[in-house]
Amino acid sequence: MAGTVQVDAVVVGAGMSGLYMVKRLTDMGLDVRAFEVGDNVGGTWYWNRYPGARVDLESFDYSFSFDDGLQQEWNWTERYAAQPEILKYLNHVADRFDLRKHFTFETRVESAAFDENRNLWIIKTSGGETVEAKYFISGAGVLSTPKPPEIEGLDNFRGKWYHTGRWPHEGVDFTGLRVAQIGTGSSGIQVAPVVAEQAKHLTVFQRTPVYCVPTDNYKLTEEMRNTVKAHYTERRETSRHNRYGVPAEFPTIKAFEVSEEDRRQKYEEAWGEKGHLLAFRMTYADVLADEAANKTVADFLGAKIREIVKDPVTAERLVPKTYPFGTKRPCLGIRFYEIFNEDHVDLVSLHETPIERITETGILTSDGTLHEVDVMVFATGYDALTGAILRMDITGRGHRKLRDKWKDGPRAYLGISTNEFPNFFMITGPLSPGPLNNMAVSIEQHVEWVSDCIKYMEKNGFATIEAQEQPEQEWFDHVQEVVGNTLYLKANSWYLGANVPGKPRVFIPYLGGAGTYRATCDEVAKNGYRGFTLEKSKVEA
Ligand code: NA7
Repeated sequence: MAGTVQVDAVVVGAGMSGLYMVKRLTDMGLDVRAFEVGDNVGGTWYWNRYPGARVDLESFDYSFSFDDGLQQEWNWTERYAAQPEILKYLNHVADRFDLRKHFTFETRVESAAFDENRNLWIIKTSGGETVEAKYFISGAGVLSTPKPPEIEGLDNFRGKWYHTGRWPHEGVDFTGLRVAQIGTGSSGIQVAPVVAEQAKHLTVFQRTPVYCVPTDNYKLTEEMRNTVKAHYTERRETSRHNRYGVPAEFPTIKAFEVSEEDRRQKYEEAWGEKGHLLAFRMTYADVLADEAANKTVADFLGAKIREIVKDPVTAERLVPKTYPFGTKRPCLGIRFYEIFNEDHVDLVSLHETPIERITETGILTSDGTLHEVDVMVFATGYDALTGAILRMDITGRGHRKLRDKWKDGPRAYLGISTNEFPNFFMITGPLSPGPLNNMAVSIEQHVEWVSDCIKYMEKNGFATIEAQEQPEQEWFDHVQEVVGNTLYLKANSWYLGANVPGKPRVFIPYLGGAGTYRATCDEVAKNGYRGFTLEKSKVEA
């Protein structure tokens, strides 16, 4: 076909997944084209430039482990790196391994259709290009499609508004302005204190309160870095087999097997210097499985909020009461609760006074108050886990649309690949541990599994690999069974698609633990890709 380019593989996205995927495939000698909507590499860290954006796991762990030279030469400056530093790191990775040349930037993959006669994916881009490839791999990200603020009247607002996931590159100066912030998830709790520092007035509109643990961030010294670098191999290995992808042992002791005093001490440590995103989830084995155990954490955190926030009414509004701790993603913040002690910061509980609509000058709540503002910040989250994949028009065998197949929720064997869509792989796809784990570890595991699979196919002359229907259904059932043994279904979280109106309510990430999941994937591969059908070409050349 005139004007059509043929390559071995097309990769979507220039975030951590896309960068490493391209590296692995080109190292194997494959011809790869990669597409990215942004004008540069970085993925999440390219888009999420809002002030205060910061990783909530230690920088040492939220980084690639695949190349020792890379991890030895890179010097993280902060315990929890801020967005500019992570973006710089990902640019360094792109340059160090000369990956940029494989990417076409400012270009979206609009559609991908599998041609059954030729066993090829036909990929069309927003740049008008058509590319044919044997393999089609999505590294489009799990939290990369911002959820539009579905609030009536936004078009009428005369001031400017911003979404944290699409922050202007030139930044925003809030000095002297009255600001409304909607949303108090991970992004909201990070951006609010920075906006509060600049703004004349900040009103935070909170729908569901979060559990926010303070960040014990500090500058890293040469000595600290050298200590980690000297033991990086063991640190990485522990992370790979840990439940959450961090260098720690998952506890076996349950909350009520120790005294109240011991529990309290452990929680103080998790709140303090040992605090990180997963710290409280890793205090006791049953925190996310047993309501009474969970309540000990929730009570501890509630007491901390009441201690910090001076106004008792505001404090009460900030204490989560409607879901167990950890079943919505907990947050790591810097001075989040403290800002509510400042005179120019207010909290509006949308449970008490929901938003009626946005007007030309502000936000009207159900009690008749018009909160007049100059600027609005939407920290309202994402169409998580499936949004970026389904945004592409993907058509498999028999003209089957992925959007139709997933209308009642995603189905994907191991969260990697889906029946009727041969040679299509998803990096940290739905039904894999993905964002319940350290994403850097999840991404490396998937990229390595997928590239090893492709290597196996090429070596053995296979034309297609396709997840079988029954193992795919069994995997889905297993994912749901595992979550059924936890408290996770008691929250309206984005893990369940509950934040997007109309999205099917299905628990999407796999909760069985990242270490166990890795072992399952490895075992499947070792057994000749059990649960997948591999076929030699049906078409004679
Ligand atoms: P999240 O965690 O989905 O948080 C979004 C917040 O916005 C949350 O407080 C929502 O309340 C709130 N929200 C969403 N829609 C509305 C509307 N329509 N009205 C009022 N409030 C709303 O997104 P983040 O960007 O903070 O974090 C996403 C992930 O990125 C994070 O977990 C990290 O992995 C990185 P709700 O809780 O739904 O009631």
